[in-house]
Amino acid sequence: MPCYNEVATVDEIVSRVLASPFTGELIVVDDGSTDGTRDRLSRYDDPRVKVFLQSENRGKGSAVRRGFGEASCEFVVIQDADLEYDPSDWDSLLAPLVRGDADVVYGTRMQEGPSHRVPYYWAMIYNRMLTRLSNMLTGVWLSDVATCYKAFRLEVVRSLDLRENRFGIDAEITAKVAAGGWRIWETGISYTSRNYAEGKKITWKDGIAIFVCVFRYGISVRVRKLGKRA
Ligand SMILES: Nc1nc2c(ncn2[C@@H]2O[C@H](COP(=O)(O)OP(=O)(O)OP(=O)(O)O)[C@@H](O)[C@H]2O)c(=O)[nH]1
Ligand SMILES: [Mg+2]
Repeated sequence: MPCYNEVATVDEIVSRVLASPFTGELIVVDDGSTDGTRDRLSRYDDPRVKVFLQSENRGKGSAVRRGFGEASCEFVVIQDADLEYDPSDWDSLLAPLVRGDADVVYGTRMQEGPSHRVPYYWAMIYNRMLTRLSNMLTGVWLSDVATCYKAFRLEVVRSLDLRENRFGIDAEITAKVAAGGWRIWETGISYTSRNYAEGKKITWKDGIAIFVCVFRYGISVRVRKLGKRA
């Protein structure tokens, strides 16, 4: 669980995660929070909760990489510390891994259930554009590259060798999973989007940085595939 200035939601999301029958351990990486989140994190006494504090804010990718390095359970799920993604979806998210059919499962916001909170138009359009570009370059047909809900077998997590510190981590993970030839599944998840007044932090600058990463990591997959064929 990458966590940065989420004092309004961290207690609730931690209790939802701990209530899940799938939770063997919860690794929270606090990414230099200054809003009181750290104080909340120091209060949890469930032995499954392991908290790691980064001395300064480095970005979601940096927190995810640290969490991956600490993970020890058979399956690993990225869980944001806001309430946009709900652990009650883990049942369907983990099912292809548990069955042994998948190495990686993406929870897609493009195949939702009968009702959902309406997100920002441009955020979703931009996500679709990034996803399409990523698909063209990596050669795998995903519907939601930027989803937080990505579940992995531990072996996959350990193989990825990730470098990105910020939101480009989603593009990097996708390109490296595609390059690794891992079996990828998608499953529909719920998505309760938040707005800027409720703490939404991602900005158009992040959008541009993500675009650069989709392009950069996607191109490297394409070049590698062409090299193998030559
Ligand atoms: N924005 C941001 N989030 C971070 C950072 N480091 C860790 N995180 C955590 O990464 C997760 C994703 O961040 P969010 O700001 O929710 O990003 P998002 O879901 O793509 O976008 P919004 O929720 O719409 O802002 C959250 O759990 C954050 O607390 C950081 O430097 N910036
Ligand atoms: Mg969020």
